[in-house]
Amino acid sequence: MSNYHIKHLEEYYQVYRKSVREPENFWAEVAEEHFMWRKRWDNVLSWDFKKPEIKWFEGAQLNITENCIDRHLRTKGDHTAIIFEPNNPDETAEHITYQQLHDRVCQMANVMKDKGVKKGDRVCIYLPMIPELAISLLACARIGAIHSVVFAGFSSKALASRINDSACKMVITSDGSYRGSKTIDLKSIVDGGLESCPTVENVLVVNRINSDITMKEGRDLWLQPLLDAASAVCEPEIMNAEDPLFILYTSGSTGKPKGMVHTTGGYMVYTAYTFKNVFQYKDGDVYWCTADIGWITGHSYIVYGPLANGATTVMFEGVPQYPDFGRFWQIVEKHKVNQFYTAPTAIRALAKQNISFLENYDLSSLKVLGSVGEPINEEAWHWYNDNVGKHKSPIVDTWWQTETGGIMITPIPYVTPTKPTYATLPFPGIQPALMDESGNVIKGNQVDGRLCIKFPWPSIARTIWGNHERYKETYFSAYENMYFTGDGALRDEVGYYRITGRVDDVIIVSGHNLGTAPIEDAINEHPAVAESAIVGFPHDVKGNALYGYVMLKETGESRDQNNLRNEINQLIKDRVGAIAKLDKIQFTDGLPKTRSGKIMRRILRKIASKDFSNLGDTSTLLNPECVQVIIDESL
Ligand code: 7RM
Repeated sequence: MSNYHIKHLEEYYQVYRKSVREPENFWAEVAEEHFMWRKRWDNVLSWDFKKPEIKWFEGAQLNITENCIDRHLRTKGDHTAIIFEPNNPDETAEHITYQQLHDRVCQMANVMKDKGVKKGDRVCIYLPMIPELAISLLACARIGAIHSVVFAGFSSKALASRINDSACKMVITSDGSYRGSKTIDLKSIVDGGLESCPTVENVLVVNRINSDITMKEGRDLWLQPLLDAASAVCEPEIMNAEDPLFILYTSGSTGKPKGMVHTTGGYMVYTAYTFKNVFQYKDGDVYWCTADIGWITGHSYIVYGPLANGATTVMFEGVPQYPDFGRFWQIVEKHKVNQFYTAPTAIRALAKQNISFLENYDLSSLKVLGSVGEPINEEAWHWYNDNVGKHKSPIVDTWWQTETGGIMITPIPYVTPTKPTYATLPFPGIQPALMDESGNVIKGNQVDGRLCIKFPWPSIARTIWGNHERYKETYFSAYENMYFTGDGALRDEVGYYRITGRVDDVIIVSGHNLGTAPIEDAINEHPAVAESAIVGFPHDVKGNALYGYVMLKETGESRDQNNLRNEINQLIKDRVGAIAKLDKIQFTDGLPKTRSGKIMRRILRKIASKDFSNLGDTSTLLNPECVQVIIDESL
């Protein structure tokens, strides 16, 4: 039996049982048969969720780029690794073969080395979805530098805090980016951020939009001339399986973003193995994930997972609505996409458009449809199934997190019968548990609780950069000997899981995780603001939108409230990024507080979604009288 490629349901159960009964043998077999190791491991797994400390394939040596590139060269050197589809449909798509990818990664790696980047150094990548983005990740991995990709929609401040948190030595960016009909001046955002980043020695700049930018003497360098002069041979740095591969920041419910640290061997094995099965990828297929590489989905399922399988992966620079809402379908037809992976927020936005945008294109190449990032509602699920999949391409609703590195709960297409809104069954190696509020495991089916994972899997994040204590506190303290996901879930009568959403103060807006704290901090910077509280409320496209309750220092009508609203959103845009702007702002004279001074968001959430029934017990509030006032103000 091959554990690597699961083809029917019985086989799934067999493989799953083995992965639970003999996890070490199971993962050793997967790792042994499908990857290239410079040295075999001494120990498959050692773990302790109390410390917490998790190590996979300890003692093994490898380079992930040898697995993603070099080992395919003999048989697939002239096969396409990356199809780059530009923002503008009239610009020609670029097909980058494995050989070309090899050469470009090596050249980039040599440029970085030449500028003094060494194994273990951190490199911040702040780029749009252009080939140089994927190449930069791989070039870091080639020389053992730790990449920290920051989504190129984040503000100067957000960029600077991430650069400083991990003391990056280099930044790779571009003059600007194309986004639909707009251009964005990325370089000036970087310049703003770098005013407070003393560790950055060099900035490599890709020329994407030919704009006139300022280059800081001695720090900034145009990339292309350096690449042209660089050798296309760069020996891979030999890494230990547990050496960090990258840091990726994710919002927490409180405090600054957490730099999740992923290591090399386990991450490679898990992303490759899940990619193969969850998308049933076959040689020659064209796979497209619409995420940005600035998020974990792009790291694992645009770059590492697909390339480790020698796949053809599409990178799309643009947005779904440009030049019109048919763009995704036009790309599917043009590149004959076989596997398509996107987010519920995109599906909902597309479902609102005239169906002719979709019917104009031939979607018959599609075999598997994926969904990720937030719960997919029933209506969106059916629209996707009816119109895109036409009832013949199964939908894989894949639940996972930045912290998990790879897909955790998911159907396997053509194997697991799907059920709308259900992520269905745990992937081999994943042992979920539902917990009640007093910390007990809930047994049996048809139950709901808080989702935890009982046993380590190879791609679990190993720590938070510079703050192991916070890692322990956030993920391993809520329940003893368990990884706590922060999500609620229910398990149906056959054991299928449905993820119901966050149980903490993280709000998912258009698939982006936003912590309430940094947004509230930004609002509170406004001189007129005394205090604020952010909650999510249902939005038919974004899933959730943000609702802000803002208390002003001086009450009364004297200030122009529209002006204030704009100023507050401008502050949020500058401090956090445009994705965190508030859809609604309610000025209020009081916020409901518990006796210990915590804002009762539960009540504010209900008011924001106009659900005034059953506000729960408000008698324990410090100021119960403010609740009715807030309701009245909201109407
Ligand atoms: C991959 C990714 C993680 C959070 C997670 C959930 C939510 C993700 C699903 C989902 C329901 C899904 N990483 N989430 N996938 N909820 N069904 N299929 O999104 O770190 O950015 O977000 O996203 O709440 O905890 S992430």
